[in-house]
Amino acid sequence: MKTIITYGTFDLFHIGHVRLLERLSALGDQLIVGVSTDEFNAMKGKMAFFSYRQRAEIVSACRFVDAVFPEQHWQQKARDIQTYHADIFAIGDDWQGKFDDLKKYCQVVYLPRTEDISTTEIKDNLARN
Ligand code: C2G
Repeated sequence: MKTIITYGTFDLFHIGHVRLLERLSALGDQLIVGVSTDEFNAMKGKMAFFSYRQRAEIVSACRFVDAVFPEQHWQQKARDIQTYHADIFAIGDDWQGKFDDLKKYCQVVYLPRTEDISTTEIKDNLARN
């Protein structure tokens, strides 16, 4: 059983998120996702439109996702990888190189982001109209 682990805010769930989760799920047998809590988002300098509960429920409803858990701080990844026996940590390449320290625990993969879509762009477009 090959387990993939990833993390993210996943606010205003969009095609970029779906395509990433789809590609991640294809890397193994199960995909577990750490969804950033509202408190952790504040630490990331992000204010999500949807609450953690709503974002976690939406990600959990995605057919590519097997389980979700709260991402509460930067330092929890190593413990999560061991807790969930993850074989691969993977994330979009906007984080290229940032999590190479996790190579001590599992394979680390950065996948190309989907171009021309982001939660920020969605919010900006809606604000202009
Ligand atoms: N993503 C993507 N293509 C996009 C937008 C996002 O592939 N057009 C990917 C990101 O690279 C990330 C995931 O979707 O892997 C979730 O993106 P965000 O919700 O923006 O997550 P982020 O704020 O980057 O949080 O500890 C890691 C952080 O929690 C990651």
